[in-house]
Amino acid sequence: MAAIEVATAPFDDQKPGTSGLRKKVGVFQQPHYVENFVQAVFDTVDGLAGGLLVVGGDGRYFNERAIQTILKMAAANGVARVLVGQNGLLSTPAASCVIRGRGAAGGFILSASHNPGGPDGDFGLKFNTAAGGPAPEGVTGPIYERTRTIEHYLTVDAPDLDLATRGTAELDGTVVEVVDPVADYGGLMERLFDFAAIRDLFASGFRLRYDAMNAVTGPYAKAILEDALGAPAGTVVRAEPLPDFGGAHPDPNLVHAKDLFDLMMGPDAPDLGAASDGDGDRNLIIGRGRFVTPSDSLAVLAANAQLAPGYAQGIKGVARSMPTSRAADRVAETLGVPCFETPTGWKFFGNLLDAGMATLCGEESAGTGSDHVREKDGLWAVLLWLNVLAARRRSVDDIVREHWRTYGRNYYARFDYEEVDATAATALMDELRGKLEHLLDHKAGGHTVAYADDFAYTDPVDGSTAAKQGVRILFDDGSRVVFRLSGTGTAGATLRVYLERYEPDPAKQDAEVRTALASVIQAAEELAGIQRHTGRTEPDVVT
Ligand code: VG1
Ligand code: CO
Repeated sequence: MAAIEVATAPFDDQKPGTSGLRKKVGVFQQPHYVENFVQAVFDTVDGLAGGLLVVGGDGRYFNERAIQTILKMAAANGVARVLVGQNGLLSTPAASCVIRGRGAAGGFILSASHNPGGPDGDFGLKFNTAAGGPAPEGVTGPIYERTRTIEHYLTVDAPDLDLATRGTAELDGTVVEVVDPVADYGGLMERLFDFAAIRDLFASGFRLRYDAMNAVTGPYAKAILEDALGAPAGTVVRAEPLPDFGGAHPDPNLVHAKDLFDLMMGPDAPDLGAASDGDGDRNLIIGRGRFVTPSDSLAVLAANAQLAPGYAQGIKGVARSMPTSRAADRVAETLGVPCFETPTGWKFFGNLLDAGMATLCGEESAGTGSDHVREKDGLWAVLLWLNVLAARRRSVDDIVREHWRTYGRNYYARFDYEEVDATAATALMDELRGKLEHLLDHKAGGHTVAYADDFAYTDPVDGSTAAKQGVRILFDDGSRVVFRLSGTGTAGATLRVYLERYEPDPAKQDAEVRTALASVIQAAEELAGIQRHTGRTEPDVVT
């Protein structure tokens, strides 16, 4: 068997977005599409030839097909050894854990995260570097450039490998090892958290409902929560990863995890409800009668992290994406540690974590994580909450309200306008950008603009920059509205409007969120003309 060179021609749409390449399955099924991207990675990333590569995905439709392609190309490109999760599975945080823990030169993660799967759904492919995180712009830039000039790729003519059985096989001199997708990750969780205390919590009758949404975290949650921590059988629901997620949308938000939300608001609510997304990096946390916004969750976890053994020494800093509410900033201030504000997307946290400048990170989009891996981590967030609850023995609602009394409450919501006409969405953003400098002292929704810009970021570690990361408008009362276009959508454009209002007075912290935000919502409409540009009067999804 020897490597064969296959002639190909460039596609013009292989620019990695917020989380790698994310497209409809049909796009990836085009002949040479996956191959071109993968070869571009082999051509531009050092250390893969002769090194260790990790491959795994969330099990969605086309997962195994793409993995077989990658394995053959890895062999043809001289990779020494490939670790692949059994049945092609690796959650995104587990892939990061394996890349770091085993000293890999990098890894391919196959997922479109929380987007629907199946033949008509979405697929995704991204490359993570040796640090375990999504490749930064300095790596994705050359990959993309390579896809624009590619003329051939390398593969081997070999039968597909058996991914269902653990063990080692050889492919043209490359060793391919099919590994337990949970083992390395489970071990890491056991080192970070007080498993004995959490076991006691479950033994005391504490009830959890964990919704794996027919996606990748099922096997992880069953092994860790039920087998290792003693949560009753049946705690994990929709636990089997299915190629089409059972027709469901594996996005753990209040729309797609409505059953869980309704349960948690009802009379039979367990103590904690949690869910994760397609690839296991997002988390939803709901206490009995209390939904915890991801921004609040980050703040509460930052304030309580030292209760878990892995963070007992305290945290070095917090980082949040720009649109995430500023609740965590107040905790960082109290702890006397820095709080960094980064552009949307986990890749921007990597340098801060590597440099030991931040320990916890979070995004408003249900992403929370720490320096234990270089991806956000859904099950990790659930375990940290469990550790906090085991140590404090108080309800989620109690803990959150006490947090607000101490730090104030950041009322927060994100409005998503999906599948908006791309031209209209761009026009809205361009118009806003065009008038930023004239907005100072301008009144909208009864608020006065105190500051407005198009967020630009300079990485404090390597000095790299990212411009045009979203329009943020701050009002003189501490309220804020942020506008940006999604980088992960696969149909039309998605406009995201992030709304925030700070309420320090404990007597005023119990309002309904939309009521509390009414004037900020009004300000957003006045400033951006959402209806005028998009024709929409209501967002499609509110989170
Ligand atoms: C969205 C979220 C962002 C997140 C990204 C990837 O991006 O807003 O916070 O990092 O998805 O999440 P956008 O560009 O559509 O707003 V996931 O769970 O891919 O991995
Ligand atoms: Co995800």
